[in-house]
Formats: sequence, structure tokens, C-alpha cells
Amino acid sequence: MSLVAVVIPTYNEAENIGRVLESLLDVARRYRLEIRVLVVDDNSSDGTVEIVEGFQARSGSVSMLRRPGKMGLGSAYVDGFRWCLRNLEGLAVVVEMDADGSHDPSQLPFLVEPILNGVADVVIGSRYVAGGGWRGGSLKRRIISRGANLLTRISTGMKVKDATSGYRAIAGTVIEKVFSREQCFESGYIFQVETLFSYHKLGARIVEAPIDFYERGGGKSKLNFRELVMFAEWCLRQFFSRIKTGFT
Ligand SMILES: Nc1nc2c(ncn2[C@@H]2O[C@H](COP(=O)(O)OP(=O)(O)O)[C@@H](O)[C@H]2O)c(=O)[nH]1
Ligand SMILES: [Mg+2]
Repeated sequence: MSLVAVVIPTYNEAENIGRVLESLLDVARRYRLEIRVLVVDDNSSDGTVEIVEGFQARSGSVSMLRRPGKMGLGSAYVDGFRWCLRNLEGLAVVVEMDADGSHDPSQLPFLVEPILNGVADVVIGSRYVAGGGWRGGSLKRRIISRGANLLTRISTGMKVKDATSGYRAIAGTVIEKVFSREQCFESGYIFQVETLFSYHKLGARIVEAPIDFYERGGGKSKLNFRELVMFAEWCLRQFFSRIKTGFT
């Protein structure tokens, strides 16, 4: 069991996806990782699909799951994970990664290694542990990220420093336990925190590895005010349900 699946959701990422796929395949070659990249695209209209198809024609390591319209980051991951469970054999690790150049493919081996070595079940690429950090990015984005992490800590009680990071590796066994059931997950950005909390409650060994987090290459962020409200609502609901159960 050594297959590493990398799931990348895309919505209009034509300016970035080519570079990300190129360097992922290069890193896999250099580190001799058996890799399968799955792009989950929500009917991008900017040429993203055609670029990914170009890679598919050249490499057996790239696949694409196409959905009819923009259905949210979380739901793209759920469909992507279920695709991996159905289609890939020997799935050791699943990596989540953005398509916009914020996550550096050359750091992927450090996220995957602790899982392949059997010392962790979930590895978060973290901006908030020693050695990690923002490389660019506006003050507003940094404040939103810090605020979201603070809310997460208060509402879930998890000690994780970067619970909202979208660059993470998860053991295939954990993915199977959590996503082979017909359970519903949040469709938006809160998915990252919600799923981390599920892994935590399962008793998964969660560790953080430092990453450099870059400003997106080109194109626009899809994080909007509505997503932030949904994030805060989820945290509040979680907080009150923990009060009811006496913070057990
Ligand atoms: N398939 C799909 N991908 C999405 C959706 N929303 C965001 N993404 C992708 O998720 C990743 C993170 O989104 P981004 O806009 O960079 O969020 P930010 O990093 O928080 O600004 C990028 O690769 C986006 O293209 C969606 O509704 N569907
Ligand atoms: Mg981004």
C-alpha cells in the first residue's frame, strides 16, 4: 500500500493549474512516489478543463472528475475522496491541495512521509508551527485565517494550530472510515474543520508539519462573505452542542 492520491478542486484556475500539475508530477518522479492526481472541476469556463485534459493525454497519473456546476469546496472533496475509494487500489494516503499555487508541491513529500512511515494518520501543512508561515498574502487574509482558527479552537476544543489549512495528508484507512458511509458533510470551506474534527473524534493521530503558504498565482479567490458566515454558524452550533454535553 503506497499509492498517494492528490485531490485538487478547481473552479476557474486556468492561470495556475498547469504549473501545479507540472511540478507535482516532477516531485513524484524525484521522490519516487507512486502518485495519482484527481482534479475535481466544477464546470470551469476559463480553459481549466482543457489544460487538465492535456495532462491526462500525456500522463496516466492524472484524472479528472467533472461536475455540472459550482457546488462548493467541501462537496468537491467528498466526491473526490469517494472517487478515490471506488477507483484506486492500495490507497495509502490522500492529499488535499489547492490549485492556485498557494501550496508548494515540493513540500508534499513531508506531509506524506509520516503517514507512509506509520507515525501519523493526519498531517496538516501548517502556517502556524515553527518553520511555517505566510509568504505574501494580505493582512486581511491573515486576520481572517487567525480568526477562523481561534473560533475553531474555542468551538471544537482541538489543539491544532492551523485547522483551516487546505494542504493536508490523510491516511487512506481514515478516509475509508469517514467517507465510505453515506454521511453528509458541509459543502463549503467549513468542511476542512468539520472533517478534521471527525478525524480527531475517531482518535486519529494528527500532527502539523510546517509549510510556506504563498499568495495565489493568478485568478480570484472563491472565499466570500457567505462562506465566512457559514463558518461562524457551524462553530457556534458546535460550541453550544459541546456546552450541552458538558465539554466531554
Ligand atoms: N471544484 C470546486 N473547487 C472550488 C470551489 N470553491 C473553491 N474551489 C477551489 O478550491 C481551492 C481553494 O479556493 P480559493 O479560492 O483559493 O480559496 P482561498 O485560498 O481560501 O482564497 C482552489 O483550488 C479553488 O479553485 C468549488 O465550489 N468547487
Ligand atoms: Mg487560495
